Amino acid sequence: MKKFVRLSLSVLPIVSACNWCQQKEMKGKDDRPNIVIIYMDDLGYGDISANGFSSIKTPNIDRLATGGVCFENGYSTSATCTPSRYGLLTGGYPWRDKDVKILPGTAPLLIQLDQKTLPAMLRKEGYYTGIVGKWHLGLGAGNVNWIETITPGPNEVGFDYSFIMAATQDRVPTVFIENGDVVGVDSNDPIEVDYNKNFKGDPTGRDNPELLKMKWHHGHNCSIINGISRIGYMHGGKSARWVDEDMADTFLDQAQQYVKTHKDERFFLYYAMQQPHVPRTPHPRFVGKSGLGPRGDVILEADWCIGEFLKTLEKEGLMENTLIVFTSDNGPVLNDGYYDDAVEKLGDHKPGGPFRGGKYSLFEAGTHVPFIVYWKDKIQPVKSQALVSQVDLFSSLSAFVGSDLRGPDSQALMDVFLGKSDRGRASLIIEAGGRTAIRKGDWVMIPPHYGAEVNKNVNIELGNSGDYQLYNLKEDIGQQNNLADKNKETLKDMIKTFKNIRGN
Ligand code: NG6
Ligand code: CA
Repeated sequence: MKKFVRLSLSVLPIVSACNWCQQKEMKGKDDRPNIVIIYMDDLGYGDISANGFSSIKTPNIDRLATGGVCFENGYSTSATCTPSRYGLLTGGYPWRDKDVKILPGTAPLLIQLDQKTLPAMLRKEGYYTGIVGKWHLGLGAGNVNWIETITPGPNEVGFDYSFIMAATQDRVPTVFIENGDVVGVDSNDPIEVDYNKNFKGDPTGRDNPELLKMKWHHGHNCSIINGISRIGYMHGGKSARWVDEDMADTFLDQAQQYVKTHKDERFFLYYAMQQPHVPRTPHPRFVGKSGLGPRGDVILEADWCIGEFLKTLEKEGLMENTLIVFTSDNGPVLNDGYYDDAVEKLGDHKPGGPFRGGKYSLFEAGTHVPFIVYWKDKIQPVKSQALVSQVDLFSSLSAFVGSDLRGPDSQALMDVFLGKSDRGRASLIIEAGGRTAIRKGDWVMIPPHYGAEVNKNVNIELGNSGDYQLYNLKEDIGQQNNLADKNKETLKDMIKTFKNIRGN
């Protein structure tokens, strides 16, 4: 009896201490907010009015910018889409794998099933995870049958729910896919997709310009769907084809439904919007509203969608409990393959802000993008100078939610993302079309890259030169003065760091 009493007395404090630990941990975990990443497609640093270079107003995005941490040195991992999204979701630099490049709509899934991903990490930590919008990371294992459930895809690499377009708005197949199933497809009218040859008798942008409502400028001359010719050929699936002008409303509706359905769980939503990528097809409500042509109109449309999405969070009482990241996959382009007045009606608007280059470029405008973190009442609004990359979201969010997973190139910088610290990365690698450069501190070094200096189709400087280029962004934000000859020591140091990170 005596023995028993002694035992229970000594065990009791341990048991209650454990309970306390557990409760404390649980409480900490219960405090974790929902996480939403709003990811734009080809939106430039200057395209949001909060950054000060825009002649159009984006009040809803600005609300996030002025109420959160607005980064002045925030980067995507690449100047094009697939690699950027790969970097965001895996926490690894895309240039480490030569297969990570702009994909056709028939490409197999690019992310390996055993690879760590941001959504899988969050799912493991108890989040319900979803994607609504553009995927562009491949689907299936080759030869997809579009009337059967397509697998593997987003649902196999960490997303509990997916409502996506396979690739881009300008690529076939032009259908939405929900959890692997093409929405509205009729098995009597199967979908065929081919990126090399046309289906006999089908009209194309090349041969039937009279059928087009938007003319192609370069590329984009294959199958005509909804009066717009695309990259690639598609036959059948008539009942499943999207109407481009309704796409923004469709994705918004899905994003809102997702939030409403999962409001009682802790959720992650990757809301990957399609604007302002080509073809720019504003809903009639927005046509002509920006004065800048369709590119400006779809930016207004996107801003409106974000406003409506925020209203849903408010109505559901989730605003204070939701951390929102807003950013873009790569920098801006005006003419990306269709005649849509983006060049002609640009006026004073500066899509790339103060930066040189644009989409596809190693110059700053390619990857130096809008980057905002917002969490109502939890963040002291600030303009941050810290150097951050989208690749860092993996490890930062992982540490934040209590996971010890880390992405291969991803730094845990949550204090920086929450505006509590301005000690960002020391350096990062910039990538454009497989070519790389480095930013370290205020300096950017672009090693020699041969090839065209300007992509004449899109009229963008690519950053190529046979010589080393060295710029000091603090003094020369527009990268006009190559200091490589004058600053041999800095150049040497930059080359050394570049080689250390790249491994060659
Ligand atoms: C390019 C397309 C461009 C765009 C881009 C992908 C041509 C000539 N150009 O190959 O229009 O679709 O791929 O953009 O076809 S991204 O934002 O998804 O990377
Ligand atoms: Ca893009």
